[in-house]
Amino acid sequence: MTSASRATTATPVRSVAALRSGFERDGWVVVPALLSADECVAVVDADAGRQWPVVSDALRPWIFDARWLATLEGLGAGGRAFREQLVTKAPHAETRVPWHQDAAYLDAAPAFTTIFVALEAIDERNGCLRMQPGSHRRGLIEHRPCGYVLEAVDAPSDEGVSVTLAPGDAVVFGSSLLHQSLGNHTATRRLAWMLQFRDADA
Ligand SMILES: O=C(O)CCC(=O)C(=O)O
Repeated sequence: MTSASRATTATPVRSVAALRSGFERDGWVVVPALLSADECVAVVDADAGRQWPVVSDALRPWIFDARWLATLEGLGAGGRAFREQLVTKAPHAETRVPWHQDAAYLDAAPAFTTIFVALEAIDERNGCLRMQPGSHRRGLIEHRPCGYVLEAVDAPSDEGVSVTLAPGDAVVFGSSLLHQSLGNHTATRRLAWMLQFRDADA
């Protein structure tokens, strides 16, 4: 990322060391209030009418927001942005994403880090992420096709830890962490923004 980042009024991270040790131990960490509720609305507005793969002028400043880099630096993760996407689950949709490691999609690629920002409240009712703590230490495991996506062959029997997020909260996780999400059992959509980063020299 460049220094062309927008000015922000970021909520100060209370204990970077605590966030980093949680990230290293579990493979993910929740960073509260990375965006304000108003900023979440602004991101959704900026994304509206987007013509893939073109990034609109409205969205670009958000993609290069200084808070992503500051967060990644605090966690000891690389900050070269390479992909971002708003991800939604429609109301009453059984859009289950099976247990997987993101690294399985990019064989032999260097490890990367995802910042998953809730643009609306996300919990078990509307299909939050579920994580397997410590699974990032297993290395890349075998996956098989499951419809259009990949599923870990040795899928955990444990249901994992549900990550509940308020609008603007983010969960940051590495590409080797086993995670899944279940359906949206509410009458409203579930919306998040995923931004992905590598080491600067990767
Ligand atoms: O949006 C979701 O619920 C899951 C996204 C995910 O796990 C992924 O893209 O790797």
